[in-house]
Order: sequence, then structure tokens, then C-alpha cells
Amino acid sequence: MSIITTETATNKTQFLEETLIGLKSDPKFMHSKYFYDETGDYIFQQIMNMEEYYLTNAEMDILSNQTSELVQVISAHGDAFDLIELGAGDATKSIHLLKELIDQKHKFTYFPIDISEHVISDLEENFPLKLPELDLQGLNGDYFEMLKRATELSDRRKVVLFMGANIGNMNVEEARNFCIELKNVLSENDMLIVGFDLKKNPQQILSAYDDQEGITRSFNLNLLQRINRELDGDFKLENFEHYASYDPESGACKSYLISLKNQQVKIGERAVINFEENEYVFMEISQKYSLREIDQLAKSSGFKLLTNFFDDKRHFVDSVWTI
Ligand code: AVJ
Repeated sequence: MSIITTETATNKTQFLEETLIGLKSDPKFMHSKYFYDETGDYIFQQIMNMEEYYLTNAEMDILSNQTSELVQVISAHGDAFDLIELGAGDATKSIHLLKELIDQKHKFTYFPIDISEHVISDLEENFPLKLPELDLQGLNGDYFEMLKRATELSDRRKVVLFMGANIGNMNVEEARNFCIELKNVLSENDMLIVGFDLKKNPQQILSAYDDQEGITRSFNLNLLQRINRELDGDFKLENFEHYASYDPESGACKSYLISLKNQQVKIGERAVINFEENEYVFMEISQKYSLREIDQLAKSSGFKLLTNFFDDKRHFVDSVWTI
């Protein structure tokens, strides 16, 4: 099988346009979805391997130790389904689930969706070697566009995975709108499994996004480099500093780049952006939730929370929702 991808090869134009909108705004912002070029994917792998980044082990603990319970919940609503994963990445966590589903002889097609083309082509290349029995169809593109494609390709019941705390990259209001939109493309008996990072010791959260080695710092700075590379920008990386913050009340963990001087940055032929000394650029939110807030989110977007799977330290939850 080959990858299904978006025909609108306007990705670069969109990157330029969205970047300029963000940098001409006051206050300035960038889109965290653009972190993941090839270098960004690589740095994010390093983040996931960091001592401070507890999220990886937490969700891995759930997927590897409660696999059969998860499979039970998924298959309780009927055999034969499509397993659609939003933002599949390298699927190192979902592979446990896929293995167990295959071992138990469930009938399903795995549709990994990712905006990164090279993530999807890697999956299509590697998974047949790891799991020869797996029926896989990679979808490269926007979540909702590809979700609609998957719905057109098969009329089986849908189980949608949205793990890795990817939902955290939206603020609470955006997350609700996203869940409502998901609810509208799903039907009765479909299922949504969402990974949430839970509110916990504030220092522990902050450290995960402000590591000693500076890996998160280079993750953020890589976006400036990507703009230099792909959009002909002239950002001087040494003129920007990474700043991370966590607010235990709202649960918002945010990262910024701070301009260290008054400076002008050119982007292509079209734009010159002024930065003032100490001006911030908002880069990313990683929203943390309490269990009550997760319950509220499910309800207010039209889902029913069926059950929660926690890691042994209760840092993280994979929450199972139905309609
Ligand atoms: C991929 C969105 C889950 O917010 O924890 C990690 C991205 N950014 N360190 C997260 C990220 C900085 C990550 N997610």
C-alpha cells in the first residue's frame, strides 16, 4: 500500500503565511506544529528520552502493562473496526496495543495520521517488518481531512487514538472545539482514547520543559533555524533565549523565545520583523489537566467518559470516551 497524502502541495506557502501572521501579531507567536521537520523530529526523540520528561515512561507504562485491559475495552463495542491514530509519530507506544490486537485476532485496519510526511513513510517502511500481519494505511496530512478520508475508505466502527498528551498543545478552549469537531465526525459505538498529562508537582512539570542540558531550548530554536532554511530567514539564534513557565492554577505550561536585543529579522524578500529587547514570542502550550477537568471536557464536547487508564505513578491518563 502507498501513503495517501494531501494534493494541495501548498505546505510551504502555508508555513510562510502562518509564520508571518504570527510574527506580525502583537504579542508575537509561532505555531508548535511546525517544530517537527526532520531535525525537530530528531530533537523530540531526544526530549522523550530525557530523565526529566516523565511523560514518555508514564504512557509507556500504561500501554505496556495494561494492554489486555485496553483491548478488552476497545473490543467490547464490537469486532471489526478501524484504529485511527492522530499524530502517530513513531508509534513506539501504540505498537504494544497493535501487537495485542493482532495476537487476539481482532479484525482491524490501522490508519496512522501525521502531518509529517517522513513520519508516515517511516511507518509504512518499518511496520511490515515488525508486524507482518498488520493491515496498515498511512495518511499524511491534516487530522480532520485525513479522518474524513478514513471514513470514506471503510464503514467500520472507528477507534480514534490521540495519545502522547498531544491534546496539551491546545489551550482548554481550543481542546474543547477540537473534541466537538471530533464528535461530529464520529458516530455511536465509535471510541476516542485521549492521553492527558495530569496536574502534579509544579516543579516536576517545569523541569520537563526546561531541562538542564538545553534540549528543549534547542527544540524551540530549531524552528527559527527551520525558518532560515525553508523560508530564507536570517534569525541569529544566539540573540534568542528559551523561557519556560508553568502556572499550577490554570495548568498551562508555556514556552517562549525572548529577544535579547533590539533587532530586525528578514524573512524572504517580503518581510522584515522588528524585535524589541526582552520581547517574547509565544512558542508552545502544554496544557495539564485534573481528572475533574478531563471529565468536564468529555461532557461539554458530547462524549461519555467510559474509563481511565493510569500509569503506576498517576502522572498520566489515557482516557476512554464514547458517544
Ligand atoms: C508532543 C505536544 C506532547 O507538550 O509535552 C515536549 C511537545 N514540547 N517538550 C509536550 C514538547 C516540549 C510535547 N507534545
